[in-house]
Amino acid sequence: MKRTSSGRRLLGVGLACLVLLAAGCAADTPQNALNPQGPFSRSVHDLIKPVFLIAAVVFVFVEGLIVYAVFRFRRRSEEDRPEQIHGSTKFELTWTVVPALILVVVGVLTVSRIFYLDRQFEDAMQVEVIGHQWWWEYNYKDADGKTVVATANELHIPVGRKVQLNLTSADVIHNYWPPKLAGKIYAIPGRVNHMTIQADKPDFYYGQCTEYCGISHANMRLRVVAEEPAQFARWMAGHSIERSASTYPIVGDDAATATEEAKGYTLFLQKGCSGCHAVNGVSAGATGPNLTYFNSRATFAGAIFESNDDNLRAWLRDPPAEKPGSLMPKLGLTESEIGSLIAYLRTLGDPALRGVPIPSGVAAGPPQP
Ligand code: HEC
Ligand SMILES: [Cu+2]
Repeated sequence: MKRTSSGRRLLGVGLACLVLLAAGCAADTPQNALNPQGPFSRSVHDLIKPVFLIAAVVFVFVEGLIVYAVFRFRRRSEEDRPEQIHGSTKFELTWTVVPALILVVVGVLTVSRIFYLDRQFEDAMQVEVIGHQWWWEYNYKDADGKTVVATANELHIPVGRKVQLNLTSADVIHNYWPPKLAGKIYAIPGRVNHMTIQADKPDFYYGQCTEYCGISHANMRLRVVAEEPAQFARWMAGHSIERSASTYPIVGDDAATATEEAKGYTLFLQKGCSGCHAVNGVSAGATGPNLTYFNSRATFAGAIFESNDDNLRAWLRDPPAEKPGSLMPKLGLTESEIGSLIAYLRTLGDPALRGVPIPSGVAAGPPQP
């Protein structure tokens, strides 16, 4: 009886260990901090190695002493009593001084790396990042600090160039983490934190908010699109804040003959969309993402949905059903209104600017669910 129960326990522990071990076997995953793809994430990774090594040595040493003590000094009979001693100055000094020295080494390595990562570079491109429940706003700045491109959720950057993110929040505390490109940094209301990122090669890099920020925290992802400089320049030019989106005649009694785009445009102005969303030259709403170049983005709503008509239709039908807690309310639109709105949204931006053609030999990013 006793034998089976301890055998089972051993089996349980063995299986648990196996699961833990197997969890480490995933081939490269999209948010793998141990696969840095830029100088700043590499710098963090370079710190992980010595600190992990030191921790591993300490672990093996301490566990080794415990196992040794368990066997060497186990109680051998009822009468067995440990030798009564009153401390050992030699041992106590050792186990105070040695850990202190180890911590000093780890501390020096860590603090110097923090200072390195905190530097601000004159030549870095400047992007303001504002966390919102539950999406990211990006404003690209020129040398005078004026916004030249305003977009959301998908951050485009040129490869090989330093990009300084100046992060803040419009509501609660968020945390920005694109693991292959950089460490984490807080986005805090009323405060601006800095982080520099840089990508080695064109690719999609994934990340997410890593500070619990409400019900859809897990749906607050982000996507960095690193492109060759020429392609990035095309993207910038195609997102100018100066250019106004097309407008259409307002549809009234002529609904039977009006185009879908014109009907969608009219609904956009009449159903409250324009009060929450900016479209350059059309509206200035600031509660939700700027939609001027909506169709240039491959994903929407915190980069969790691929921007196809099915997903967009479901979104416009009932946003909180698609993304719990969504601050875009259900607006009670009819199916034909939704169709017209989608036709209008598709006129905003250029799908050719959605992302990098992946160079041969480089694995494509995984599809977003
Ligand atoms: C009360 C404000 C509000 C109204 C009204 C509103 N929206 Fe939104 N909308 C939002 C917010 C907030 C988000 C971001 C939701 C998220 O990602 O969590 C959003 C997201 C979106 C997105 C996804 C944008 C992206 O790139 O992620 C689209 C498209 C959109 N809204 C279209 C519309 C249309 C069309 C209407 C009118 C029928 C509308 N919205 C009305 C607040 C609003
Ligand atoms: Cu968040």
